[in-house]
Amino acid sequence: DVEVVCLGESMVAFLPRAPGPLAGVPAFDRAIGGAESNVACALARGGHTARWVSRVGTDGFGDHLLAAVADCGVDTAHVQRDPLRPTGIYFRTAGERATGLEHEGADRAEVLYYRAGSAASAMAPDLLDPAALHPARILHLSGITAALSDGCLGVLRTLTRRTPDRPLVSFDVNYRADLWRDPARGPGLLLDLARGCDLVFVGEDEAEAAWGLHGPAAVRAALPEPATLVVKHGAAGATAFDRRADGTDTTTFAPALHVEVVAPIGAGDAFAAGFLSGTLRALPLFARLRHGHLLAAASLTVPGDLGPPLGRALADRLAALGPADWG
Ligand code: KDG
Repeated sequence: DVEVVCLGESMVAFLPRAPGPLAGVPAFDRAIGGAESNVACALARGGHTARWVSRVGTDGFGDHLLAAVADCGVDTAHVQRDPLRPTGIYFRTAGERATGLEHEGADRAEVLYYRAGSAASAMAPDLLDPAALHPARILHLSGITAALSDGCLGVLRTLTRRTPDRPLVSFDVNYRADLWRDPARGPGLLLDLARGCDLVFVGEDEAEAAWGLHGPAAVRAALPEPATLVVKHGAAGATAFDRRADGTDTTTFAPALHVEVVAPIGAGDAFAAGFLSGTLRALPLFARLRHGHLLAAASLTVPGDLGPPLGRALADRLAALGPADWG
């Protein structure tokens, strides 16, 4: 069985051949994007078993997406094909002011989504195959799904309900301002969903933009329910709050690695994958954060969402790391 199931929409991504605003970009290269499949791919490349659950069209973009994700070693057997709706696509610029880690909330590249009415936006609780989700040790979700449609929001509401037999539910808030323009549907929803999860990732900048919360302590105060809360501070590092048996928190900070940033998008997903990998291996919190930073740093150095595949030797070394190797 799989260690991690990741559920969410992925799209064919078109990356500009030249820098500058979209209006001036003459040509694009095809890649793939999607926060949750990025996490699945990074985990699978790191030697974990990962499944991606989603929907794509029966079009060629759906074929490409499935093949590209499966090529990373991810189980795609439970991805549904929708003959009536297209696979989502998006275009973006590279993000010119990128200076560090985890820029997705604060300093986003220009993004143009073509995903309204996509196959994945038609996900709904009654379409979910329970066999696709269980048994996994971790179910990884993200706030992007909540913005896609009422059915998608329903999926997240169902999966974040605290039931006795559920896997560890991990949630990356992934606030995408472009997807939250409808005043009837505010990002406060994301806070409610996060409260139903066991492990939550959020950027300090995202918490500020989506919820008006300033700083990690305020985020923890607003989100006491998840046993573990990771607040990311851009290029500076990340703080994890972890609840002890007596109900009080341990607070652990780990600085990020500093690297030459080529493209910030995807770094948050790589960070989550690294942290989840450390969680699966029961590493101490500091080591989990370090592992997240390590994968994020690798992802920052390439133009696409995914980092370069870690060389076999490095992957083996990471897989063999135990608590004594860190901090
Ligand atoms: O985390 C990277 C994602 O933002 C990107 O791959 C596209 O999933 C995506 C989205 O909805 O923005």
